[in-house]
Amino acid sequence: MSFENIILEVDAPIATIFFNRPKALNALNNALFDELDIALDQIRDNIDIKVLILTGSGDKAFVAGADIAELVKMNPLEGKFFSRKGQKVFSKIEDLPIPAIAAVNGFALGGGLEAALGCDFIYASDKALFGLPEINLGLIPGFGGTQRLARRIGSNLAKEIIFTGKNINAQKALEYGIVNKVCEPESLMEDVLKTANLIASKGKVALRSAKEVVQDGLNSDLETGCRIENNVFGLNMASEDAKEGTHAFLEKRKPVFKGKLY
Ligand code: CO8
Repeated sequence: MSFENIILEVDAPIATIFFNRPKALNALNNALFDELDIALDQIRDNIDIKVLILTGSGDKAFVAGADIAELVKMNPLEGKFFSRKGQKVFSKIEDLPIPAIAAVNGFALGGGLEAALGCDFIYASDKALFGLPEINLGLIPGFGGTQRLARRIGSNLAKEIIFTGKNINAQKALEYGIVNKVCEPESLMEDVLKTANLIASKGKVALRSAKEVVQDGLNSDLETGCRIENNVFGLNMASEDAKEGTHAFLEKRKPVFKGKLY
């Protein structure tokens, strides 16, 4: 299927999704969410893909938020539906069995920051700008931002960002722990790809297990999380990759992971 509001590039083991409405700074509308939902299903079902990268088309924006022109026409129930739709799609990113990296190349405001927070971690261009400016529109974040930002950087910093509606630059976002790395704009994708390729060089079974355990553990208390880790650890040991990795170490050679899932 061809998309109009996003671009999906698959170059296994890496897939890249570009938000692609550059004239509206890649703002998120209903049609874009429908396409993103389908693209994420395709990525989840393709076992050759080991890492997803999310970025914005053009050099100005990752995503400048929900499409305000579309939002303004919605009645409260339509707004509730739209908010839930965005929440579900961003949860789908978070729930992918593979790591997802956001490459934030410009504005990541409102729904844009919420999209990036659905990813496992964020690299940003030093030109990137982050914020949840919904309060300036008389709104609140509605695509999971109130929950994910507080969980990622703590409620004190998240509340300041949400209550003031002020944007923060990439350096501040690094200091706050929103982003893992700040890059030169020209080298952002190169840096993200370097990390994506390093991740993709690891065994598929262990990679998926690690993603699942960290994610499920974050949604649980510590003891439950440790038990999840314990069970998945045992299961992971049954994989061919685990045998290969441990034997390769003892035989002083590089492992050759086949990534057999079943
Ligand atoms: N929605 C729709 N169009 C947008 C958006 C947006 N969020 N952001 C930018 N655009 C459009 C502009 O209207 C403009 O279009 P045109 O050329 O036709 O006039 C074009 O993109 C370029 O934008 P600007 O001329 O404004 O570019 P600047 O460089 O001057 O400014 C900014 C860039 C600072 C990013 C500015 O565009 C801006 O402030 N945008 C809005 C940012 C914002 O408030 N985002 C939050 C939106 S609300 C949200 O995300 C809620 C999520 C939860 C919703 C829950 C569902 C109900």
